[in-house]
Amino acid sequence: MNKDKSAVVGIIMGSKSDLPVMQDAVDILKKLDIPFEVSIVSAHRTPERMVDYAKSAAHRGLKVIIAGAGGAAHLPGMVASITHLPVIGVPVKSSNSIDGWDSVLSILQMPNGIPVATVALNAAKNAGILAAQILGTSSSPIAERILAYKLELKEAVERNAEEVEN
Ligand code: RP5
Repeated sequence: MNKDKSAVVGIIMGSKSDLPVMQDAVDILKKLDIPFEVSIVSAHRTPERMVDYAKSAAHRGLKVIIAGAGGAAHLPGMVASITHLPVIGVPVKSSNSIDGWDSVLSILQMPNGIPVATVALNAAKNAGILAAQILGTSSSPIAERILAYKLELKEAVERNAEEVEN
C-alpha cells in the first residue's frame, strides 16, 4: 500500500489486475500535484479490510475516494455505504467480463441515498480529474491547476485544428 500521510484522495481497487486501468488516476493526480494513496481492497475477498478502509478514510484525512472494480463490482457502492466521503466509481473491464456491462451496471445502479459518481468504462483518468475538481471547490491552488490543465486541452485541440484546416 502506498501510504502518503498527506493523502487527500484514496485510490482503491478490487484486484492488482485493475492496476493497469487505475494507473491513469494515479498519473493525473501526480500531474495535478494532489497527494494520494493507493490500495488493493476487495469487497468480496477482503470484506473486513474494505470496512476498515471505509471507516477510517475520513479520519485519516482523505477527502475523496476513487474505487475501481470489475465484474460484480461491489467495492465502490459498499465503500459509499460506509463513508460520508464522495466516492467516484471506475468500472473496470475485467478479463472475463461481458463487454464491461457487468462492471458499469453494478457500479452505476445504486439505490436512492447512496450515490456513487460513476465514470465511463476504464475511465480512471476522468475519475482523477473529478476528484481534483471536488477538491478544487475548496482549494484555489488546485482549482488553478485544473484550469491550467483545461487550457492545455484547449490548446491541443486548437493546434490540431490549425494543422487540419491549414
Ligand atoms: C474484481 O474482479 C476485481 O476488481 C477485478 O476487476 C476482477 C478480477 O479480479 P482478479 O480475478 O483478476 O483478481 O473483484
